[in-house]
Order: sequence, then structure tokens, then C-alpha cells
Amino acid sequence: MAVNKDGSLLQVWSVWDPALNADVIMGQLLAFDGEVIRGPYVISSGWANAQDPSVAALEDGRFVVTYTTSDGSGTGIQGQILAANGHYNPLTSFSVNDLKSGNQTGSEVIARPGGGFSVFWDGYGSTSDRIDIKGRDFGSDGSASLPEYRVNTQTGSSEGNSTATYLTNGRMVIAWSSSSTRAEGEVYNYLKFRILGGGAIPSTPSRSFPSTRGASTS
Ligand SMILES: [Ca+2]
Ligand SMILES: [Ca+2]
Repeated sequence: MAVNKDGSLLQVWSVWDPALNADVIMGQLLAFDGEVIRGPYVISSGWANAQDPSVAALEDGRFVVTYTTSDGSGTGIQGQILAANGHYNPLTSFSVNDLKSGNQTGSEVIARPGGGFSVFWDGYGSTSDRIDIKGRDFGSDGSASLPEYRVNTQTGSSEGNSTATYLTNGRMVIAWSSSSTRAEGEVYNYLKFRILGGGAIPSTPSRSFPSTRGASTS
């Protein structure tokens, strides 16, 4: 859920819709005192399963919701901007990920103080690199100024479970888990993070903390 400047709260969740025969993203907008302003109502578009929503309140009082659904090649990340009163135009739903091949999942959207927003997700970057943490920055009008970028700097490893937040100094921090298999067959798991410039291409190398060292997979 996300709270905007006037105290309105947008809750989002995924539920099975028997009429559509698929999961849809539902939303409900509440006033600061808990009175229902709108909903519950369907936010996602399309006929495929829509799951795992994330929501953020934008600087100007609107909301942005991202979720996982079909993008023609497995799953992908779709986004929708809603007015402060919860209204949205179904035709303005937009695709977040540039690279469509394979599955993109686990999106998290965060609002930037300048009015735009950034989305992070887990997805295939190239077929040789398994899953990466990907990010993309959007302006306040919902248009992407730059292509998606890879957040993790290590290659040949599997990344996932990303989470992101804004720092008071105007930068973003993204944390995730990383797993790589050494030559001897042992799996090493790490917690990693990276600090990015606000609404810009990744600006610093990623740093990591070893978390666990698992058993051999061989
Ligand atoms: Ca895809
Ligand atoms: Ca990877």
C-alpha cells in the first residue's frame, strides 16, 4: 500500500477472477480517516494472470502500480498510473521491461522526489547470465527516459529478491540476494546492495556481505 500527501491510501492485491479465469490486480482507495473513496476495483489490464503488485505514491499525489503479467515471452512487468482519486485510463498501461525474453518478476516501484519513479525487478538480462536485478527510471509523465539497466555488477550469478528505497540524500539503495556456484561445486549466497544516483544509471559498484555458504550441489 502507499499513502499520498493528502493522506489517501491505495491498497493493492492480487485475486482470482473466475469471470476472466485469471488473477487480476485489485485496488481500493481509502481516505485518511478510513472511508472508502473508490473500490475495490480492477487495476490490471489484459487477459493473462496479473500478480505480485507494488505501489508507490508520486510527488504530485498520483499513484503508480506495477505488477507481473504476460509480455508475450513468459512474464513481464506492466505499470499503470492512477490519479489521486484512484481513476485511471486502461489504455495508458505501459510495459516496464525492455527485454521481453524469459520471465521478469518481482517488481518494486519507488517514487522519486522529483516527481518520477523507478522500478526494479528480477529478470533475464542475457541467456548466459541467468537472472539479474534490472531497473528503469520513468519521468512524472510515465515515459522512460532511458533503457532498462542492470543493477548487479557481478555476472554469471543468479540474483533475486530485490528491494529498494529512497535515501534522504536523493539517492536510491537497492538490496538483493545473489547466488553463485564455485568451481568446486559449492553454492555461495550473498546479500548485496548498490547505491544509485537519483533517477540515473547505476553510479557505484555493488558491495556485498557474505550471508551463507550452502552445501555442495554436485
Ligand atoms: Ca518476458
Ligand atoms: Ca545474473
